[in-house]
Amino acid sequence: MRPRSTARRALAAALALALLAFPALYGCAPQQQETAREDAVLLGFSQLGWESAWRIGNSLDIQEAAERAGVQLMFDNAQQKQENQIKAIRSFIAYQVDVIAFAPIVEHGWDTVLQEAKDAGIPVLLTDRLIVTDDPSLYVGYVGADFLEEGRKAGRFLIEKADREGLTDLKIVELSGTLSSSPMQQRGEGFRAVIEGDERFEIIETMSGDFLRSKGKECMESMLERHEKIDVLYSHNDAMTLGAIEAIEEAGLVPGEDIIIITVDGEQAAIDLLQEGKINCVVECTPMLGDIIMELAKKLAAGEEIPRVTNPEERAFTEFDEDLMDIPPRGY
Ligand code: GZL
Ligand code: ZN
Repeated sequence: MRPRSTARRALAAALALALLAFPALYGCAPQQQETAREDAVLLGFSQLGWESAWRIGNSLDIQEAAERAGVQLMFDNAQQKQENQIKAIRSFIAYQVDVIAFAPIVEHGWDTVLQEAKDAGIPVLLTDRLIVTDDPSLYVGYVGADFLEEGRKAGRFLIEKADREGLTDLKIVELSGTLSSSPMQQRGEGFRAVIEGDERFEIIETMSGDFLRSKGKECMESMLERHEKIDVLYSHNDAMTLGAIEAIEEAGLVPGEDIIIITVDGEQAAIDLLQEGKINCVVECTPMLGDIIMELAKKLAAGEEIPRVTNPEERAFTEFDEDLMDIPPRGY
């Protein structure tokens, strides 16, 4: 544990409380920050924004997990701007937190600020998304999904659907996530790796909906206008899918039937639509990373080793599942 002056700790606690005052912005009840014990680990967390129910669930889970773990959390929401994440990381360095964790909104542009954290002797944990860097020592580990595998699951479902129903000549449109974010890159790559070479499938267009419901709807509207035949939508997150389904229904088409819909995240809203038959496959990407983040942060604060990669267990829910109607509440 790093020695911190009591004045600095008081300042850090005040900042933590101030930062926690912001949760009202994204709708979760302000957490009564436990008065942190003297020896509590001080974790600086930079959250990338609040673009989807997935992200809001992720933020809430992290805050509740910190409470459970007795970790003093300095939580900052960057509201979709990389420069705000960089500022937050710099403030964590100034307060000499024990550990820094963050969900990098995009893959590039982190080397300078992470070098500053390294020079300050503060370990950095990546959560939820990855970075691309020439210096792997700039972070000690990653906890989050295997996005390539999520893309493969989406591709495997489409093959199963085509096999079961004897479908051919399927025209696919893709709604991709935030450009140059790791989930966008790898969900696209994993999907393509599985369907590649199978001439039943053709991806006729990809548009980025930036993981946003509103942009998902706009992109789907324009793709429906441009293509007279769309058989499949592969969407990188449920928020965009919800928007796309609005566009599909406004175009007089039946989602889940006229257009096969494959989506990623596993938000309750998507599971509800899967059970209604408007979505055909929901690939799970769990936002509930809080407990493992706190466990790893405590290890790092104690100077212990942690795994380089920690992936949570994730599954896919499809229209072919026997247990389709008794999926437990998703919590996000
Ligand atoms: C995935 C996460 C993505 C979700 C989206 O781990 O980074 O960001 O799939 C969210 O809902 O916007
Ligand atoms: Zn890149």
